[in-house]
Amino acid sequence: MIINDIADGITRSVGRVGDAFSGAFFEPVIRIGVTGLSRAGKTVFITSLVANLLDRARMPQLVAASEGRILTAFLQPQPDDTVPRFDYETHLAALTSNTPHWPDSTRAVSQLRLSLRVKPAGLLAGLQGPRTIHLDIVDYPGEWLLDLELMDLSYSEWVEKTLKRITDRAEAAEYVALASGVDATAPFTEAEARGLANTYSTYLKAAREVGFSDCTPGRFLLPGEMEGSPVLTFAPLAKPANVRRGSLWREMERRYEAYKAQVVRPFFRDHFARIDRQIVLVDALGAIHAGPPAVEDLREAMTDILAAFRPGRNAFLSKLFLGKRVEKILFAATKADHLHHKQHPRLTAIMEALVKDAKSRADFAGADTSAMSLAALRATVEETMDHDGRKLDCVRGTLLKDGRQAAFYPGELPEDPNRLLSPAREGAEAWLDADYQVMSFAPALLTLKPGEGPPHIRLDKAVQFLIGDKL
Ligand SMILES: Nc1nc2c(ncn2[C@@H]2O[C@H](COP(=O)(O)OP(=O)(O)O)[C@@H](O)[C@H]2O)c(=O)[nH]1
Ligand SMILES: [Mg+2]
Repeated sequence: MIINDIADGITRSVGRVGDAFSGAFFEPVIRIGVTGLSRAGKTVFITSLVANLLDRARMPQLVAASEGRILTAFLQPQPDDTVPRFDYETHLAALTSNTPHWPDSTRAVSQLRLSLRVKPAGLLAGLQGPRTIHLDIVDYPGEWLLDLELMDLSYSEWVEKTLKRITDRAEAAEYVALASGVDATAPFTEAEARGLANTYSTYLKAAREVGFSDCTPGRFLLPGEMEGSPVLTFAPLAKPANVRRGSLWREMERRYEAYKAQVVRPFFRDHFARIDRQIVLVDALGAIHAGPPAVEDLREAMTDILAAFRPGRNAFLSKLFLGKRVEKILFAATKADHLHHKQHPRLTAIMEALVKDAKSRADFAGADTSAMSLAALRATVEETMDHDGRKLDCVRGTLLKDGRQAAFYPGELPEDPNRLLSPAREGAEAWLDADYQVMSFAPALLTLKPGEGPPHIRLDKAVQFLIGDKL
């Protein structure tokens, strides 16, 4: 354990020397982390981001672009040999085809390098020629950040926390029944472990489906190539009074520790600790549509996720970061095109309130943070309709389910976010004074003029916040 920690530290500091070198004398590399829970909109965001950086006509709020200082932008081969490349071309083809559709969901880390030739601004403009700045965009599941808490929890502590959380959830009934009928002191068998792990994974997936976000181990939801391996074949079992060697409980404990050492730790070391700028995408509207329990759960999950950005709080992370920090963090409510723009400030306020808890406890170790609402790919147009003598601000788009065009009034978000967050926190089952419509739009058919990327809402503002100071 200790040897491992030291080794981590060394890798990290050597890495930083290299980065600092390239930063000061060479071509700077900015690693931008894009995360969020599954379906938050990461794939669509990165695809539209890259397309709009390659063709910048729709990026007026990115200052370097509007000043004409970005001379060219081009995709480069992936610098990290072992990380899959973000499949930009396939995703863009899905969004921009004659029958536009949303890209397939991804289930692991992927990365892409986009390089910009930029003319310096201000005083340096006359002295220096254009520089090349590399943007390494890293897509990783927010679920994996939830595993950070495992690093500080023993197996029996994690079990206690988890069982307490899930006992009352309908989705967990089958697992809870199965686990309580198991003799954890009996000799370990792979079949029994697998049965428990499968049932527990089924619970996690069902919990995610109905909107719960506090689902650990995170890799069970998105196992990728590790599916079925022993590190992913364990489940929470209450600790019996006597645990013997070779018992089911002991082996579960061993696998849990292996999961931490071989799955969680490498992710944080190789990917997370190297990020300079971070955007956290949140499908706040989706949770609001799903109801108060989903909103409360999202708030809790955000608090857990954001713990990862406060390395001081976690001994394991502090060692990994060695004083380095994420410099900027943007919290973005996605799919804002489901709402008329008049409601965007309210969505942003809800986004701010969702992360406030986590923020007030610590200051993200000095990182510059901001919240906004955006749509990476705008699938709707706005329309104001008369309804019983009232003007309703609607959005119109192509319905995902049958391809029809329809205008939607999504319901009015409250001005005060606490009108949503308080009932959620108090355990309300449904919204009392409002009804929020669930909507699913297909991407709109696009006709792009030369130089134009796909339409979006505030993508340019997001990029300006994230990297504007470096261009
Ligand atoms: N209307 C709209 N829908 C979006 C937008 N971004 C994502 N979505 C929807 O959210 C789904 C999940 O997005 P995706 O990028 O695959 O999420 P990921 O799992 O975080 O990578 C998509 O299939 C779309 O249905 C957006 O900007 N506007
Ligand atoms: Mg994705």
